[in-house]
Amino acid sequence: MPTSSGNSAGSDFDAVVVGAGFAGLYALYHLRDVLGLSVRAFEAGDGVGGTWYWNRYPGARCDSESFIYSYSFSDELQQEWTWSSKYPEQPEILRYLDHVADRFDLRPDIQLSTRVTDAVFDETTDRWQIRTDRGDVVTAQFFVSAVGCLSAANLPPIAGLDSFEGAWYHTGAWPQGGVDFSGKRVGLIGTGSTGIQATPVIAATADHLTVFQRTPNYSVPARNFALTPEQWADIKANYGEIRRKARESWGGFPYDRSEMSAIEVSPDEREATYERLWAEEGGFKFIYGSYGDLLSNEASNETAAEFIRNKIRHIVKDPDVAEVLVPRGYPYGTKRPPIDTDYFETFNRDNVTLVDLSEAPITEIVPRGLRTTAADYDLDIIVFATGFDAMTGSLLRIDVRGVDGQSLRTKWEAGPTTYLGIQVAGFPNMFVITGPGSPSVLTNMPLAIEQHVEWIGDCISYLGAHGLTRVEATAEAEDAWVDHVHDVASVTLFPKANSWYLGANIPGKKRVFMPYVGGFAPYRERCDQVAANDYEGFALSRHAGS
Ligand code: N01
Repeated sequence: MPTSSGNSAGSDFDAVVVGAGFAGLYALYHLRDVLGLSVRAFEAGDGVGGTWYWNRYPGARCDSESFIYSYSFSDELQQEWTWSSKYPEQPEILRYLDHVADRFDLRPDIQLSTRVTDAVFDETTDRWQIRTDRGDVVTAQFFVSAVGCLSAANLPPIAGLDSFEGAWYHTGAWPQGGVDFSGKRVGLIGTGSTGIQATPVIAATADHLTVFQRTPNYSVPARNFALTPEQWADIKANYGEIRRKARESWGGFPYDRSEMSAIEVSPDEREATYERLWAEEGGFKFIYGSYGDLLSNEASNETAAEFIRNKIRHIVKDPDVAEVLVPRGYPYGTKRPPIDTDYFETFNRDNVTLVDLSEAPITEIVPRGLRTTAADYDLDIIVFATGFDAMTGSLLRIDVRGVDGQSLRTKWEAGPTTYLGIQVAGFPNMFVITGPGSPSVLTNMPLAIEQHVEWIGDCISYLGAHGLTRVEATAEAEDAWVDHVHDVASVTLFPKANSWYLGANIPGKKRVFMPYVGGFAPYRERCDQVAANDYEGFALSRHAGS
């Protein structure tokens, strides 16, 4: 049973939350202010914001529309906050999260600049003991991971980095003061969502930008614009409906999607739909607002893929460069689809060079720059836009030990296993917000976060109301869920790409499709059903001494 209320002084808490990004801030608010628990949040950054604190690279902005990539739990908050544009830049999103921290008075219960290093479950008390790199040792009944899905930066093990005489940066740990590219020869490695956002912005100030591409990407224009007061008034008046549509959708976005197959409609109709989405709407609507089977039917997918390829050929003036940028060999959307502002256009600039690493891979970094099997490139700055050890890396940086001292790192060696993406068998009273096995990265993240936090809050309240102290996913429920996650993914096109969804970007990482692809709405219903059935699949108990 929770023992204290709303005050995080001391070292024994009802809950410890790790992380103060979108997930950690809401978990702290919900557990502290709605449930009345004592909560301490630890955050490695010097400020709140998580992803939006660390990813300050040039061009960083949200790929989901601002008015849905935001919290919905407080109508006052969503009515009082006004975003500048459809896709706000990182500083604005960070200001929003700072505002949330202040508005809900969260800061007194957040310890910044502190990385949690160990979390050990103590069976004699049904409590977790948590240690930090600052020497804190605290206990909590509930250990809540809000570490994020894309927080552990992936710096590829390229030989010779130490010898580089210039400066280098990873986009996921960008210097607070920014980087001045003027007059510099910049090399950018990576053409995922981040590299695609950064390329046009770096090219605009650098003396020369060389983009090192291993896999070309299907990017769609964002079509960003400033939101007018009239548009805002309309959004605010309809927020209830916008959020309802998002919650009832597959991907957490309030888009109307045709349930028709892309190959059931005539080529002219299909082309007109793609053209409208490309030229007028932009962004994720291209994939989530077009045809229902783009991610399950190869022939349908190919229609969208070919449309994008032809757009690239049309935009990029040098046909040889265009062909290097044209994605092939994997279906559209099976790597997280990027959206861009003038990405392909940037390759028409005189100060931009594209290097095809699929033809000539990087062999090493040398004092003056970067070497591939074909050439040397002299550089002043190297930017690693090389992504993250996604979905598991940030949690596994903590040495988490469950029942009988079992290590989570060991348990997940063959890939992450969870029940509902929220709990792990053998790790009682530990909750993972947007963990592997939940829709998480395939959806609109704030929505997925809110659903998890509220479900966790309900679960903790249920324990309290029934005099219980411990909740743990059963091994059987976990096995069945892991099978289900796998089965659902295997009938889609997702496994056909070497994506970070599969762990394929990290050398040696076991390839397992990690997010739940069954859709946000069915997933939410399943979670609600589990709760309504007295937390079916979880073992609930009361500690003898409590
Ligand atoms: O990382 P990525 P990201 N040598 O893993 C390449 C989210 N996000 O930071 O494809 C050479 O997608 C790698 O090549 P390949 C979003 O969910 C959100 O761009 O593996 N190249 C790839 O091109 C996104 O998906 C927003 O062959 C190497 C790139 O580096 C996720 O973050 C904005 C290499 C990595 O792409 C991650 O995106 C931005 C090597 N050794 C990002 N290793 C929002 O708007 C890797 N690469 C919310």
